[in-house]
Amino acid sequence: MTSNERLRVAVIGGGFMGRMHTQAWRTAPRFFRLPRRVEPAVLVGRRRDGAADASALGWPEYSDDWREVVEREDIDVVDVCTPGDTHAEIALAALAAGKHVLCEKPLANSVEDADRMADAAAAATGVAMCGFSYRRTPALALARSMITDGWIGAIRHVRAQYLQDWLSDPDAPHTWRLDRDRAGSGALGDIGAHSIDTAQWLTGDRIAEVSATVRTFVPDRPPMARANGLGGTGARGARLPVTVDDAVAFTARFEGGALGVFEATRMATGRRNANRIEINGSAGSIAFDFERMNELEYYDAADAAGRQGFRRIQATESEHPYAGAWWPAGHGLGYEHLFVHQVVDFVWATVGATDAGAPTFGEAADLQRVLAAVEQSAANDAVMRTVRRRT
Ligand code: SOE
Repeated sequence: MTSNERLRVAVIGGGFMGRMHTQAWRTAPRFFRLPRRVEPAVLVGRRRDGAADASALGWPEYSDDWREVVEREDIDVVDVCTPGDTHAEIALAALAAGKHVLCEKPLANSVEDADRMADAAAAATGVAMCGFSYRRTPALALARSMITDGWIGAIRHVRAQYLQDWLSDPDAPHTWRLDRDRAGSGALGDIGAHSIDTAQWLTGDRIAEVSATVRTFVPDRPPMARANGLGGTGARGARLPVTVDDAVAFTARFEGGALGVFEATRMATGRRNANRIEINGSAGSIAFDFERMNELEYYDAADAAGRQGFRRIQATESEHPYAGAWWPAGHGLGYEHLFVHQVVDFVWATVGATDAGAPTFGEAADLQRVLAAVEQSAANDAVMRTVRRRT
Protein backbone atom coordinates (compact mmCIF):
# COMPACT_ATOMS: atom_id res chain seq x y z
CA MET A 1 0.00 0.00 0.00
CA THR A 2 2.95 2.34 -0.04
CA SER A 3 4.00 4.57 -2.88
CA ASN A 4 6.45 7.34 -3.26
CA GLU A 5 3.81 9.55 -4.71
CA ARG A 6 3.87 13.12 -3.45
CA LEU A 7 1.19 14.61 -1.26
CA ARG A 8 1.38 18.37 -1.60
CA VAL A 9 -0.34 20.17 1.23
CA ALA A 10 -2.07 23.53 1.59
CA VAL A 11 -3.06 24.62 5.09
CA ILE A 12 -5.81 27.24 5.12
CA GLY A 13 -5.64 29.47 8.21
CA GLY A 14 -2.63 30.92 9.97
CA GLY A 15 -3.94 31.11 13.56
CA PHE A 16 -3.40 28.75 16.48
CA MET A 17 -4.67 25.70 14.59
CA GLY A 18 -2.94 26.62 11.32
CA ARG A 19 0.37 26.81 13.18
CA MET A 20 -0.33 23.55 15.00
CA HIS A 21 -1.15 21.74 11.74
CA THR A 22 1.94 23.25 10.11
CA GLN A 23 4.07 21.71 12.82
CA ALA A 24 2.29 18.37 12.36
CA TRP A 25 2.77 18.21 8.59
CA ARG A 26 6.45 18.98 8.98
CA THR A 27 7.07 16.55 11.82
CA ALA A 28 5.03 13.50 10.78
CA PRO A 29 7.40 12.33 8.00
CA ARG A 30 10.38 12.70 10.32
CA PHE A 31 9.10 10.26 12.94
CA PHE A 32 6.66 7.95 11.17
CA ARG A 33 6.82 5.69 8.16
CA LEU A 34 4.36 7.17 5.68
CA PRO A 35 3.04 5.73 2.43
CA ARG A 36 3.33 9.06 0.58
CA ARG A 37 5.96 11.76 0.40
CA VAL A 38 4.49 14.73 2.28
CA GLU A 39 5.36 18.17 0.93
CA PRO A 40 4.04 21.23 2.77
CA ALA A 41 3.43 23.55 -0.21
CA VAL A 42 1.48 26.66 0.73
CA LEU A 43 0.05 28.37 3.78
CA VAL A 44 -3.05 30.47 3.18
CA GLY A 45 -3.92 33.31 5.52
CA ARG A 46 -6.11 36.38 5.50
CA ARG A 47 -3.31 38.87 5.86
CA ARG A 48 -1.75 40.44 2.80
CA ASP A 49 1.60 40.63 4.58
CA GLY A 50 1.67 37.06 5.92
CA ALA A 51 4.57 35.80 3.79
CA ALA A 52 7.34 36.45 6.33
CA ASP A 53 5.48 34.64 9.12
CA ALA A 54 4.71 31.73 6.78
CA SER A 55 8.33 31.49 5.77
CA ALA A 56 9.41 31.53 9.44
CA LEU A 57 7.12 28.52 9.95
CA GLY A 58 8.92 26.78 7.08
CA TRP A 59 6.37 27.27 4.30
CA PRO A 60 7.89 27.71 0.83
CA GLU A 61 4.89 29.78 -0.27
CA TYR A 62 2.18 32.01 1.18
CA SER A 63 -1.13 33.10 -0.33
CA ASP A 64 -4.08 35.17 0.85
CA ASP A 65 -6.43 33.63 -1.73
CA TRP A 66 -7.75 30.19 -0.71
CA ARG A 67 -10.03 30.00 -3.76
CA GLU A 68 -7.10 30.08 -6.13
CA VAL A 69 -5.09 27.60 -4.01
CA VAL A 70 -7.78 24.89 -3.73
CA GLU A 71 -8.10 24.82 -7.54
CA ARG A 72 -4.39 24.36 -8.13
CA GLU A 73 -3.23 21.19 -9.90
CA ASP A 74 -0.13 21.01 -7.73
CA ILE A 75 -2.11 20.72 -4.46
CA ASP A 76 -3.33 17.32 -3.25
CA VAL A 77 -4.48 18.07 0.32
CA VAL A 78 -6.48 21.00 1.64
CA ASP A 79 -6.29 21.28 5.42
CA VAL A 80 -8.98 23.66 6.73
CA CYS A 81 -7.96 25.46 9.94
CA THR A 82 -10.22 28.51 9.71
CA PRO A 83 -13.17 29.53 11.96
CA GLY A 84 -16.29 27.38 11.54
CA ASP A 85 -18.25 29.79 9.34
CA THR A 86 -15.87 29.16 6.43
CA HIS A 87 -15.43 25.38 6.74
CA ALA A 88 -18.28 24.44 4.40
CA GLU A 89 -17.36 26.79 1.58
CA ILE A 90 -13.67 25.86 1.58
CA ALA A 91 -14.17 22.12 2.06
CA LEU A 92 -16.86 21.91 -0.62
CA ALA A 93 -14.65 23.74 -3.12
CA ALA A 94 -11.70 21.50 -2.26
CA LEU A 95 -13.72 18.28 -2.56
CA ALA A 96 -15.16 19.46 -5.89
CA ALA A 97 -11.58 20.06 -7.07
CA GLY A 98 -10.70 16.45 -6.21
CA LYS A 99 -8.56 17.18 -3.14
CA HIS A 100 -8.19 15.21 0.06
CA VAL A 101 -9.63 17.36 2.86
CA LEU A 102 -8.81 17.53 6.54
CA CYS A 103 -11.14 19.94 8.34
CA GLU A 104 -10.89 21.22 11.92
CA LYS A 105 -13.69 20.48 14.36
CA PRO A 106 -16.55 21.01 14.74
CA LEU A 107 -17.24 20.20 11.09
CA ALA A 108 -19.53 23.19 10.53
CA ASN A 109 -21.70 25.75 12.28
CA SER A 110 -24.99 24.03 11.43
CA VAL A 111 -26.38 20.58 10.69
CA GLU A 112 -27.35 21.79 7.20
CA ASP A 113 -23.78 22.76 6.32
CA ALA A 114 -22.38 19.62 7.93
CA ASP A 115 -24.76 17.51 5.84
CA ARG A 116 -23.79 19.30 2.64
CA MET A 117 -20.15 18.57 3.45
CA ALA A 118 -20.86 14.93 4.33
CA ASP A 119 -22.90 14.42 1.15
CA ALA A 120 -20.14 15.96 -0.98
CA ALA A 121 -17.54 13.82 0.80
CA ALA A 122 -19.53 10.64 0.17
CA ALA A 123 -19.55 11.41 -3.56
CA ALA A 124 -15.93 12.62 -3.73
CA THR A 125 -12.80 10.72 -4.66
CA GLY A 126 -10.62 12.17 -1.90
CA VAL A 127 -10.43 11.42 1.82
CA ALA A 128 -12.55 13.77 3.96
CA MET A 129 -11.71 13.65 7.64
CA CYS A 130 -12.66 15.90 10.55
CA GLY A 131 -9.87 16.79 12.98
CA PHE A 132 -10.90 15.50 16.37
CA SER A 133 -7.30 15.44 17.50
CA TYR A 134 -7.79 13.99 21.00
CA ARG A 135 -8.58 10.60 19.43
CA ARG A 136 -4.86 10.48 18.70
CA THR A 137 -3.76 10.70 22.34
CA PRO A 138 -1.89 7.43 23.06
CA ALA A 139 -3.61 6.99 26.46
CA LEU A 140 -7.07 7.48 24.94
CA ALA A 141 -6.32 5.20 21.98
CA LEU A 142 -5.18 2.61 24.53
CA ALA A 143 -8.43 3.13 26.47
CA ARG A 144 -10.39 2.53 23.31
CA SER A 145 -8.67 -0.74 22.55
CA MET A 146 -9.12 -1.87 26.16
CA ILE A 147 -12.83 -1.01 26.09
CA THR A 148 -13.28 -2.71 22.72
CA ASP A 149 -11.52 -5.80 24.04
CA GLY A 150 -13.91 -5.96 27.02
CA TRP A 151 -11.60 -4.85 29.84
CA ILE A 152 -14.30 -2.81 31.56
CA GLY A 153 -17.29 -4.90 30.54
CA ALA A 154 -20.69 -3.41 29.78
CA ILE A 155 -20.65 0.37 29.97
CA ARG A 156 -22.94 2.07 32.46
CA HIS A 157 -21.58 5.56 33.10
CA VAL A 158 -19.82 8.10 30.90
CA ARG A 159 -18.67 11.20 32.76
CA ALA A 160 -16.97 13.81 30.59
CA GLN A 161 -15.79 17.28 31.49
CA TYR A 162 -13.84 19.70 29.36
CA LEU A 163 -12.71 22.57 31.57
CA GLN A 164 -10.75 25.62 30.45
CA ASP A 165 -10.46 29.03 32.11
CA TRP A 166 -9.24 31.51 29.52
CA LEU A 167 -12.57 33.39 29.77
CA SER A 168 -12.72 33.47 33.59
CA ASP A 169 -11.66 37.10 33.67
CA PRO A 170 -14.70 39.19 32.56
CA ASP A 171 -12.26 41.52 30.81
CA ALA A 172 -10.54 38.80 28.80
CA PRO A 173 -10.80 40.09 25.23
CA HIS A 174 -13.41 39.18 22.67
CA THR A 175 -12.39 36.73 19.91
CA TRP A 176 -14.14 35.10 16.96
CA ARG A 177 -14.77 32.15 19.29
CA LEU A 178 -17.34 34.32 21.12
CA ASP A 179 -19.26 35.25 17.99
CA ARG A 180 -22.06 32.85 17.05
CA ASP A 181 -21.92 33.82 13.37
CA ARG A 182 -18.29 32.77 13.16
CA ALA A 183 -17.95 29.97 15.72
CA GLY A 184 -21.45 28.45 15.65
CA SER A 185 -21.52 27.98 19.41
CA GLY A 186 -19.25 28.57 22.40
CA ALA A 187 -17.80 26.08 24.85
CA LEU A 188 -20.23 23.54 23.40
CA GLY A 189 -18.80 23.37 19.87
CA ASP A 190 -15.26 24.39 20.75
CA ILE A 191 -14.51 21.88 23.50
CA GLY A 192 -17.75 20.04 24.35
CA ALA A 193 -17.59 18.62 20.82
CA HIS A 194 -14.31 16.93 21.76
CA SER A 195 -15.94 15.31 24.80
CA ILE A 196 -18.87 14.08 22.72
CA ASP A 197 -16.57 12.67 20.07
CA THR A 198 -14.29 11.02 22.62
CA ALA A 199 -17.22 9.52 24.51
CA GLN A 200 -18.89 8.10 21.40
CA TRP A 201 -15.61 6.83 19.98
CA LEU A 202 -14.43 5.20 23.23
CA THR A 203 -17.74 3.49 23.90
CA GLY A 204 -18.52 2.66 20.27
CA ASP A 205 -21.98 3.92 21.14
CA ARG A 206 -24.04 6.91 20.11
CA ILE A 207 -25.81 9.58 22.13
CA ALA A 208 -29.53 9.12 21.54
CA GLU A 209 -31.02 11.79 23.78
CA VAL A 210 -29.87 14.88 25.71
CA SER A 211 -31.16 17.28 28.33
CA ALA A 212 -29.13 20.48 28.55
CA THR A 213 -28.57 23.83 30.24
CA VAL A 214 -26.30 26.58 28.92
CA ARG A 215 -25.06 29.84 30.46
CA THR A 216 -23.38 32.98 29.21
CA PHE A 217 -21.93 34.53 32.36
CA VAL A 218 -20.26 37.53 30.70
CA PRO A 219 -22.49 39.11 28.02
CA ASP A 220 -19.87 41.45 26.52
CA ARG A 221 -16.11 41.78 26.39
CA PRO A 222 -13.51 44.34 25.29
CA PRO A 223 -12.18 44.02 21.75
CA MET A 224 -8.87 42.28 21.27
CA ALA A 225 -5.97 44.53 20.36
CA ARG A 226 -3.70 41.74 19.22
CA ALA A 227 -5.12 38.72 17.41
CA ASN A 228 -3.48 35.55 18.68
CA GLY A 229 -6.44 33.21 18.42
CA LEU A 230 -7.06 32.67 22.12
CA GLY A 231 -7.43 36.01 23.82
CA GLY A 232 -4.32 38.10 24.26
CA THR A 233 -3.74 41.39 25.99
CA GLY A 234 -4.07 45.09 25.48
CA ALA A 235 -7.84 45.21 24.88
CA ARG A 236 -9.27 48.70 24.22
CA GLY A 237 -12.52 50.24 22.94
CA ALA A 238 -16.27 49.59 23.22
CA ARG A 239 -17.25 46.17 24.54
CA LEU A 240 -18.52 43.63 22.03
CA PRO A 241 -21.45 41.26 22.62
CA VAL A 242 -20.80 37.61 23.45
CA THR A 243 -23.34 35.65 21.41
CA VAL A 244 -22.39 32.10 22.42
CA ASP A 245 -22.47 29.98 25.57
CA ASP A 246 -19.68 30.31 28.13
CA ALA A 247 -20.61 26.97 29.64
CA VAL A 248 -22.89 24.01 29.00
CA ALA A 249 -23.97 21.01 31.05
CA PHE A 250 -26.05 18.13 29.83
CA THR A 251 -27.10 14.62 30.62
CA ALA A 252 -27.25 12.02 27.88
CA ARG A 253 -28.70 8.62 27.21
CA PHE A 254 -26.65 6.43 24.90
CA GLU A 255 -28.35 4.08 22.43
CA GLY A 256 -26.84 1.13 24.30
CA GLY A 257 -28.37 2.36 27.58
CA ALA A 258 -25.36 4.02 29.23
CA LEU A 259 -25.93 7.25 31.15
CA GLY A 260 -23.76 10.25 30.28
CA VAL A 261 -23.02 13.46 32.18
CA PHE A 262 -21.19 16.16 30.22
CA GLU A 263 -19.85 19.58 31.14
CA ALA A 264 -17.91 22.05 29.00
CA THR A 265 -16.78 25.47 30.12
CA ARG A 266 -14.14 28.05 29.38
CA MET A 267 -14.69 29.67 32.79
CA ALA A 268 -13.51 26.94 35.19
CA THR A 269 -11.07 29.18 37.04
CA GLY A 270 -7.73 27.42 37.44
CA ARG A 271 -8.42 24.62 34.96
CA ARG A 272 -6.36 25.33 31.84
CA ASN A 273 -7.14 22.37 29.61
CA ALA A 274 -8.70 19.65 31.76
CA ASN A 275 -10.25 17.41 29.14
CA ARG A 276 -11.41 14.55 31.35
CA ILE A 277 -13.39 11.42 30.86
CA GLU A 278 -14.27 8.54 33.14
CA ILE A 279 -16.14 5.46 32.03
CA ASN A 280 -17.49 2.87 34.47
CA GLY A 281 -18.38 -0.58 33.25
CA SER A 282 -19.54 -3.83 34.81
CA ALA A 283 -15.97 -5.21 34.97
CA GLY A 284 -13.89 -2.08 35.55
CA SER A 285 -13.36 1.59 34.83
CA ILE A 286 -11.03 3.90 32.95
CA ALA A 287 -10.28 7.54 33.74
CA PHE A 288 -8.29 10.15 31.82
CA ASP A 289 -7.39 13.80 32.27
CA PHE A 290 -5.55 15.60 29.47
CA GLU A 291 -3.63 17.62 32.06
CA ARG A 292 -1.89 14.29 32.72
CA MET A 293 -2.13 13.16 29.13
CA ASN A 294 0.49 10.42 29.27
CA GLU A 295 -1.45 8.47 31.89
CA LEU A 296 -4.51 6.29 31.84
CA GLU A 297 -6.17 5.18 35.05
CA TYR A 298 -7.62 1.71 35.02
CA TYR A 299 -9.61 -0.14 37.66
CA ASP A 300 -10.12 -3.89 37.39
CA ALA A 301 -13.09 -5.16 39.39
CA ALA A 302 -11.57 -8.66 39.22
CA ASP A 303 -8.59 -7.70 41.41
CA ALA A 304 -8.52 -9.51 44.75
CA ALA A 305 -10.47 -8.01 47.63
CA GLY A 306 -8.21 -5.80 49.69
CA ARG A 307 -5.94 -5.26 46.67
CA GLN A 308 -8.32 -3.23 44.55
CA GLY A 309 -7.78 0.32 43.37
CA PHE A 310 -7.14 2.42 40.26
CA ARG A 311 -3.76 1.73 38.69
CA ARG A 312 -1.90 4.29 36.61
CA ILE A 313 -0.73 3.06 33.21
CA GLN A 314 1.89 5.30 31.62
CA ALA A 315 0.92 5.19 27.95
CA THR A 316 4.47 5.83 26.78
CA GLU A 317 5.63 2.28 26.03
CA SER A 318 6.32 1.04 22.54
CA GLU A 319 3.26 -1.26 22.89
CA HIS A 320 0.99 1.78 23.14
CA PRO A 321 -0.64 3.41 20.11
CA TYR A 322 1.66 5.92 18.36
CA ALA A 323 4.09 5.99 21.32
CA GLY A 324 6.71 3.68 19.80
CA ALA A 325 7.62 6.25 17.14
CA TRP A 326 8.81 8.72 19.74
CA TRP A 327 10.97 8.74 22.85
CA PRO A 328 12.03 5.96 25.22
CA ALA A 329 9.36 4.76 27.69
CA GLY A 330 8.36 7.30 30.31
CA HIS A 331 9.60 10.36 28.42
CA GLY A 332 6.13 11.56 27.50
CA LEU A 333 4.37 13.43 24.72
CA GLY A 334 2.50 16.77 24.52
CA TYR A 335 -0.46 18.44 22.80
CA GLU A 336 1.32 18.90 19.48
CA HIS A 337 1.89 15.16 19.10
CA LEU A 338 -1.85 14.52 18.67
CA PHE A 339 -1.79 16.60 15.52
CA VAL A 340 1.23 14.73 14.22
CA HIS A 341 -0.62 11.45 14.77
CA GLN A 342 -3.66 12.89 13.04
CA VAL A 343 -1.56 13.70 9.97
CA VAL A 344 -0.06 10.20 10.02
CA ASP A 345 -3.53 8.60 10.03
CA PHE A 346 -4.80 10.99 7.39
CA VAL A 347 -1.89 10.19 5.05
CA TRP A 348 -2.50 6.47 5.48
CA ALA A 349 -6.17 7.07 4.72
CA THR A 350 -5.19 8.55 1.35
CA VAL A 351 -3.89 5.11 0.35
CA GLY A 352 -6.99 3.36 1.66
CA ALA A 353 -5.91 2.26 5.16
CA THR A 354 -9.07 1.15 6.92
CA ASP A 355 -10.40 3.43 9.68
CA ALA A 356 -7.39 5.74 9.44
CA GLY A 357 -9.54 8.59 8.09
CA ALA A 358 -11.97 8.68 11.01
CA PRO A 359 -13.99 10.54 11.91
CA THR A 360 -15.29 10.96 8.39
CA PHE A 361 -17.39 13.96 7.44
CA GLY A 362 -20.44 11.67 7.79
CA GLU A 363 -19.58 10.81 11.40
CA ALA A 364 -18.78 14.45 12.14
CA ALA A 365 -22.14 15.51 10.67
CA ASP A 366 -23.78 13.03 13.01
CA LEU A 367 -21.94 14.65 15.92
CA GLN A 368 -23.20 18.02 14.70
CA ARG A 369 -26.70 16.70 15.37
CA VAL A 370 -25.77 16.10 19.00
CA LEU A 371 -24.53 19.70 19.27
CA ALA A 372 -27.79 20.93 17.73
CA ALA A 373 -29.87 18.74 20.06
CA VAL A 374 -28.00 20.14 23.08
CA GLU A 375 -28.72 23.71 21.96
CA GLN A 376 -32.38 22.92 21.25
CA SER A 377 -32.77 21.18 24.58
CA ALA A 378 -31.37 24.19 26.44
CA ALA A 379 -33.45 26.66 24.43
CA ASN A 380 -36.73 24.74 24.79
CA ASP A 381 -36.19 23.30 28.25
CA ALA A 382 -36.92 19.89 26.76
CA VAL A 383 -35.33 16.50 26.33
CA MET A 384 -34.16 16.23 22.71
CA ARG A 385 -33.64 13.09 20.66
CA THR A 386 -30.71 13.10 18.25
CA VAL A 387 -31.70 12.03 14.77
CA ARG A 388 -29.15 9.80 13.07
CA ARG A 389 -27.78 10.70 9.64
CA ARG A 390 -28.75 8.34 6.85
CA THR A 391 -25.16 7.40 5.88
C1 SOE B 1 -9.65 26.55 22.43
O1 SOE B 1 -10.65 26.47 23.36
C2 SOE B 1 -9.04 25.21 22.03
O2 SOE B 1 -7.93 25.53 21.26
C3 SOE B 1 -9.96 24.35 21.20
O3 SOE B 1 -10.44 25.03 20.06
C4 SOE B 1 -9.22 23.10 20.82
O4 SOE B 1 -10.03 22.28 20.03
C5 SOE B 1 -8.74 22.38 22.06
O5 SOE B 1 -7.92 21.33 21.69
C6 SOE B 1 -7.96 23.29 22.95
O6 SOE B 1 -8.65 24.48 23.17
